[in-house]
Amino acid sequence: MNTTFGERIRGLRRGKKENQKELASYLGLSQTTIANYENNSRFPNDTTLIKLADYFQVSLDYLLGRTDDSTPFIPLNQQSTKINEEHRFDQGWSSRYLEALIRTDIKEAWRVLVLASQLGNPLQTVYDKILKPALYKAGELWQIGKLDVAQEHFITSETERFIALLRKKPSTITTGPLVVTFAAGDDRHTLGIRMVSSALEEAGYNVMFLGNQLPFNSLHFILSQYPVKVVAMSASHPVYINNISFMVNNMRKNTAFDHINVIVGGQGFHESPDLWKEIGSDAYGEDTNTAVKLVSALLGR
Ligand code: B12
Repeated sequence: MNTTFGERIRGLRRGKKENQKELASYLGLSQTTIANYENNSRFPNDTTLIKLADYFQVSLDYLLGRTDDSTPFIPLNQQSTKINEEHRFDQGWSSRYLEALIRTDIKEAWRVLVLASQLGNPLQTVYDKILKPALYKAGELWQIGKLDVAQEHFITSETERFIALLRKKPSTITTGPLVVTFAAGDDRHTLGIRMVSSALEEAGYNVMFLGNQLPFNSLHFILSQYPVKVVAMSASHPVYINNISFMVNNMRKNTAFDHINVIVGGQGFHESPDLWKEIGSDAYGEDTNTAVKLVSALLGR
């Protein structure tokens, strides 16, 4: 663990893959001064110290070795929600997230997500524009043999952990309309529908996430016993759409469920834009952002 000021600066600089000259040029100092900082033979003045903290997006306490928490620190004057939208999101975050996990730098991967949130990006943006592209990329790398299945499993399990951490705190959950979510049939790809569930929860819905392999009898039980307003199902591949179609058909046979809306999504629908209509669902959404908009529109909220 880097605990002295010099060690912290060296560690942060190397984490950014920069040399002393690059850091010196940003600060308007000489390379020797940076080398002296890193050797603990010189110490910066207040202004430079704050510049360094801003540059590395860490707290002054972290720089000075008073805490090991390197969670991004955005000073109050930069936390404004008025930050121009185009400056709020960095296109490089998704690959930074994936690269961090490939080298098992869990802390750095989490930093990317916290930074995005602290700069005012909604949870949906974190899911749809950082995590989703990172996982799609991981899938591509796995397919061409550049990522081992073990690395893919690790990336998945860390992403599951982060989704859980990003979810709304139970104490702040509102009792909004009830939405039931699950992945169709044997589809083990549940991250997408978990993200949809979390985004809906964040938007004020009460969400019951039911995993996968749900028999129709169990869905029937839930719909009969709870005041469900929306059922949201996902399919990562067209092969699972039969199961969704089966669920919708059975639901539609029972007039007691007429008021319940059905929305669908996932990669199984990506290639066939009208499939959602053919199987009798009420709407299709391509990501968590659309999922929230669809549910709001269907429920007139
Ligand atoms: C992680 C992963 C796994 C994990 C899943 C773990 C888990 N808990 O989810 C495990 C290891 C289990 C797995 C297994 C398999 N996998 Co896999 N897997 C992936 C990977 C890398 C990421 C999946 C993911 O989470 N994506 C990110 C999420 C966020 O994206 P998403 O699901 O599209 O969700 C977004 C939207 O679609 C939308 N959305 C999703 N659901 C819903 C629902 C509603 C209602 C709405 C409105 C919106 C919505 O919002 C989400 C956020 O934006 C993908 C690569 C890829 N392209 O996705 C391969 C991939 C999907 N897997 C693939 C394969 C082949 C398999 C296996 C068959 C491998 C094998 N031989 O065993 C098995 C199948 C097992 C099974 N029965 O399902 C292939 C599928 C190829 C194909 N089209 O046939 C892919 C594409 C990899 C590849 N490039 O080849 N896999």
